[in-house]
Amino acid sequence: MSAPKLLILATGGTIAGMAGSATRHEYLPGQIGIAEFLGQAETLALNAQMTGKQIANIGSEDMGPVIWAKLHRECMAAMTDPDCDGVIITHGTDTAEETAFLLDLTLPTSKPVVIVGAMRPADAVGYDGLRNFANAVRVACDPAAAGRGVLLVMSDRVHAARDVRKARTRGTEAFQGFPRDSVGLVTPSALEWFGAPWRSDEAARYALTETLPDVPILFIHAGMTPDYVARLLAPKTAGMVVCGVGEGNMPNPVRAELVKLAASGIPIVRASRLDEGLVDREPEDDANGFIAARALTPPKARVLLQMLVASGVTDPASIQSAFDGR
Ligand code: DAS
Repeated sequence: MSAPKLLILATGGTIAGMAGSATRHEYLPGQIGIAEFLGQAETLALNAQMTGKQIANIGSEDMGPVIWAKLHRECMAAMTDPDCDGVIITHGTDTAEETAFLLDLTLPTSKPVVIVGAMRPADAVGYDGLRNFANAVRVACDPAAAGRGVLLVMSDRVHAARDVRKARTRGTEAFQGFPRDSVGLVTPSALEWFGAPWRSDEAARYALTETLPDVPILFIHAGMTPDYVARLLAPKTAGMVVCGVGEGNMPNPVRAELVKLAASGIPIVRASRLDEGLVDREPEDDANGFIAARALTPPKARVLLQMLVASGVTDPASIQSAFDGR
């Protein structure tokens, strides 16, 4: 049997970064091109036929709608290409979870799509990029990786896009999942799934548009005054995510401003600034017209709200059921 065919889409990040010294802390992301990266990966003799495409070469703090649209187009084409069995996206770790979740919401689940990064640049001692990439290849080559949505592979773990977040600024064990920690374990020689695919043959949930609705995140802190709400508002603001204290809480005067916004038709989603921030509905949400983010982090709640508003879904009950789903 011939080796699986993979499309590798490169966007930059630390996995393609260089420090100019094996021990220096400072480095530049997005220095190595896809041809050079795949040349290094070739030395691993992985059982896959790989074609690379350079989509961008940036630090992922600069990731956004234009590059998301390019990635989405490439992945959609790969879904129907008989010469492609799966897609790997190399990505900076800072916003990998947002790209993963956005693609998770906007792609069918018929072929594996795997995002991978590194915490150490390519010329650092202990570079983790090639190991993470070898693991990503193993995942993307496994037909059982389909039907799980977009996956993120880091430090020998496979995470589902909806659950995963970067939780540490340093060290190779930088990612964690909530409420599911991970959905599988992987090494270059073995892959173990924790259960069967849960989204087999699912169509894309939302269409992706290049311009996304304006949805700011309001970060709540002690001593916050209600004028912060107006400071975030722009004429085109189409929704707001509250990065609340505790279980999506906010000072009463701030809440009063947000109730007015909700009444004017701007959806307000309550999320939490905590690491494991499950936010369930509270009785007042009905009267306030608010939506509870459930286990989604504020950046991911923002992505989902953007997809909903862009598809014309703006009533709180329908938005709530999208947040309640998996
Ligand atoms: N340089 C940062 C980024 O591109 C960090 C990284 O990739 O790990 O997200």
